[in-house]
Amino acid sequence: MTKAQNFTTRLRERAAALGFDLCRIVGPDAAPHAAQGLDAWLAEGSAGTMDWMQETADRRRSPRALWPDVRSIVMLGMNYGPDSDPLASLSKGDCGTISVYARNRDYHDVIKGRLKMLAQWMVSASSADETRPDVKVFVDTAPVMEKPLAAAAGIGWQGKHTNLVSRDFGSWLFLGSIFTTLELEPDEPVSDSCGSCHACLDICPTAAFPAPYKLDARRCISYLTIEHKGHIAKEFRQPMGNRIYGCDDCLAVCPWNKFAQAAQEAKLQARDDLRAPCLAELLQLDEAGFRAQFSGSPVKRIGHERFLRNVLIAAGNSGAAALLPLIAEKLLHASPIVRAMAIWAASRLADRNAFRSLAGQHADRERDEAVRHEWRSALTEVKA
Ligand code: B12
Ligand code: SF4
Ligand code: SF4
Repeated sequence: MTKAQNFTTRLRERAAALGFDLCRIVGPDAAPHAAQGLDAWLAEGSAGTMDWMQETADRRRSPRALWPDVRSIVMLGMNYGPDSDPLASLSKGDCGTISVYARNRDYHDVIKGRLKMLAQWMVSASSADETRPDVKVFVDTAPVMEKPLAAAAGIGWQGKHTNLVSRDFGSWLFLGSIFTTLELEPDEPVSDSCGSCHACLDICPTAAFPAPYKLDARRCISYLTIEHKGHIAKEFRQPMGNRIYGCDDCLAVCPWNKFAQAAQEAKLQARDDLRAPCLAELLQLDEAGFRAQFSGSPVKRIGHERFLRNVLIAAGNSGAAALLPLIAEKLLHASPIVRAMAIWAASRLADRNAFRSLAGQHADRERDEAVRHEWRSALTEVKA
């Protein structure tokens, strides 16, 4: 075994000891097609209001543009597979569904710490050499195209749902990377094994795939519930069902999940109270209660206002008229986004007279034009 091979073997052992399920190496120029794909995606407007995707595009297109000194990239995958059917809560109308990745601790925090430890090991393990290598660690938020790089490294392939699918872990892998000045032997990619399957494309509740391997984020429930800050357009509200944070439908139906395993990392295993949280309880959380309930969880990142917006849509889809008094309270909320979704939810659950009575109390006092529009639209539908 050469010195370089020995280093790579020890690197993989160290990565496994730190809880990474996959560790493979790729050169910085191994995914040249990604830049073109990104440009086309941005030009079509598929990023919606994620302006940061456009703002960082120059660096995102190529690892060398992000860091000219990079010579090799260590791509890491961490399994976060669910221990039961991740879509089970979708049929429980009075509960919310939080996507699998957000049912416990924020993966950014979990993975970043481990990446730093592995990167430190790389520096110390090669410090006997004359030049000390530089390292930089990234997970999700940096302008790195993690999926094409992971595919080029052979962690899996980009499935038709655009995420990375692994033969060993199905759709349930988080990705992270270590950029380094070390020259390491790259691994080989694996072939695309989607074949004629199109299960992920068919199940999408909002038809967010204009074509296989292409996602229009503007139609994706993950984008709508997490990234999108404003009002959620009416056409998406019913299809959202009770999904209050993210969406897993396209991931969950993938047949390659038959090889998936439940997450080993305790911090990524579902908290019992987040498997199917009760909508009535979520509607009663005030700002402080929201922060306490979702402390350390990615859900906290969207803030109380966006969270309530999502929960109100789920409440409107619940068929549970018992939620009406809690929804009616939100008609007085300080945020127009919350008030608008309270109107929509109430219009779906109240009978005609009860809804007119609510409108009589609140509609004329409303000063926000978008919320006034919501009243007009709901009253027209209630009359019809
Ligand atoms: C922006 C973003 C989103 C956006 C947009 C998603 C998207 N598909 O791009 C939104 C908010 C919708 C989102 C949702 C989710 N995300 Co996200 N997201 C990202 C982020 C920050 C950037 C992704 C990106 O670069 N998109 C830009 C597009 C252009 O890139 P692309 O998908 O690779 O597109 C390629 C294809 O379109 C291809 N292409 C174009 N035309 C054609 C035609 C053919 C024939 C072919 C073959 C290819 C092709 O070219 C493009 C370039 O390669 C990454 C983290 C990172 N830094 O990479 C996480 C990341 C992709 N997300 C992740 C996760 C877990 C999710 C969710 C599952 C969360 C959830 N449960 O709600 C969903 C999944 C939704 C889905 N089906 O993609 C993980 C995915 C892990 C994995 N196994 O792949 C990542 C890698 C974060 C991480 N570090 O783990 N996400
Ligand atoms: S995450 Fe949900 S909404 Fe987004 S593409 Fe997949 S199935 Fe569609
Ligand atoms: S569901 Fe089918 S088409 Fe979609 S990623 Fe999995 S194998 Fe590919």
